Amino acid sequence: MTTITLVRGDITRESVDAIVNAANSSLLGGGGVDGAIHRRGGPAILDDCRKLRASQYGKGLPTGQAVATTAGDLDARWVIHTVGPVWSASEDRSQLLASCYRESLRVADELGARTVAFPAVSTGIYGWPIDDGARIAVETVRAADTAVEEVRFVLFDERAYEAFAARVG
Ligand code: AR6
Repeated sequence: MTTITLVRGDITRESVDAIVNAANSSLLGGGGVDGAIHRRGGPAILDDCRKLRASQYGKGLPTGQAVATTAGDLDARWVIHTVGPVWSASEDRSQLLASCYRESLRVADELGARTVAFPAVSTGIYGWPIDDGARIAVETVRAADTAVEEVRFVLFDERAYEAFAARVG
């Protein structure tokens, strides 16, 4: 059984085995949580990302997939980078968002990570409505077949925290 916990705060301050990053397919950094992780984690994360691009992801990491790097100076062993879908009102991309959580947990299992911190993927710059983003996150983690013992959702603001709290109960 995976325990779900909720924390309000900055994910770069968490102490866990793996921190999930809401990245973009370039893997070369950006704003939001991605920017914060690279800033606090230092250049070792970007070095690993560049190597992954050179070796496997020359065309970028596809939406819905996940890949791990060092966590650099963060208080974690790994950062798992996943690429969420951009919200679309005309197309249902919820399977891609669910895939981000599932694939991140699959990578965590491969690494042997037991505690994993997630941000609310796609709900910032990518525009996904927070209530629906929280629903997909919690349902997908609950349904996942994983050895991860704790999934910690780290929510940056009160609105996001409330949306997850309403789902977790
Ligand atoms: N800790 C926890 N959550 C955070 C933090 C933080 N330090 N900073 C922001 N959030 P976003 P996306 C929340 O925009 O929507 C980047 O440029 C934020 O409030 O970080 O998946 C990437 O490179 C929101 O609830 O990611 C991509 O280009 C959630 O994290 C693009 O943004 C996700 O917001 C990805 O957009």
